[in-house]
Amino acid sequence: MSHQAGFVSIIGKPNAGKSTLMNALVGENMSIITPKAQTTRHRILGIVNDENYQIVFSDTPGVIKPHYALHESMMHQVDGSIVDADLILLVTDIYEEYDEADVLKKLEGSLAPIAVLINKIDQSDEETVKKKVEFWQEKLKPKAVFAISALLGHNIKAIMDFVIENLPEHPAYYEKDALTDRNDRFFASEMIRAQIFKQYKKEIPYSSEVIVTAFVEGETLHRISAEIIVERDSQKNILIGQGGKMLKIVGTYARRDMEDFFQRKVFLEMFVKVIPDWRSKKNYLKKFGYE
Ligand code: GDP
Ligand code: K
Ligand code: MG
Repeated sequence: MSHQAGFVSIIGKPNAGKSTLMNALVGENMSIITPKAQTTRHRILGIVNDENYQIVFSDTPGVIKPHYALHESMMHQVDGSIVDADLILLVTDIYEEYDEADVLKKLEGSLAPIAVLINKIDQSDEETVKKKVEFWQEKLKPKAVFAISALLGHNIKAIMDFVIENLPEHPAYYEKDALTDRNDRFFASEMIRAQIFKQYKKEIPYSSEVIVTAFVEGETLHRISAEIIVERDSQKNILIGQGGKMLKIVGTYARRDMEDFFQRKVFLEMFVKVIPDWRSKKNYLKKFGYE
């Protein structure tokens, strides 16, 4: 019997709703979502399996101009995802002007068919949506344009049908029960990072990295230790907060998310460490899992 499989890359500017879309498509909270740009730092695979097909979605960091070695790694992962793609889902939100060509330039070298997804239509009106659809049909001549709300799940089914229709004939790339290429340590660190993005302002989220240093699995309880890395002593103080108040909030919410995700009780301990300019240092980036 025939089998389809392929790589479907989710590409776009920061905050367009790429991670929200990925989670809606795979039906799992695989990618962390926050209102802040640059939340997603890695390419993350979300795999949808059926008897007759395997769809390998890639969530990716939003396209930006790199300022640090960290950003360079993030953009490298976007490029890799475009090279691998059998199909590209370009996510734009209804407000985006597309007066600059960063994202479109990245797509120029690719032969993969593109669908443009105009997201957040729940915040718009019919007339605006219609104009945007026409704009994209004219601008890119894509294979399809969908007006969607990733948040409300509007038109997700139509995207899935489109993806399956355009998936190449190919054997499965991953085990048919695989959901992702990432391990539990990665998801644990992401859940802490999500809380850092949600609880702090200004540069703290962008200067922080989270490393899970120990993960002891148990039948009823996981014991997880993590280091939060920041760039300066002043950031360490803000992160911890008076009498440890802020770090406690981060820990409480992150633990709750982990307990939901792992379906276990979680014991979480966290330590804050300063590594000056880690974002610009290739050796640390490599250690933290950025290629
Ligand atoms: P990414 O940076 O492209 O991965 O975007 P995220 O998925 O992290 O979403 C960025 C913000 O937009 C979050 O606050 C989401 O809740 C919000 N968002 C995503 N999709 C929608 C949508 O369809 N409608 C609305 N109103 N908000 C959305
Ligand atoms: K975001
Ligand atoms: Mg994201």
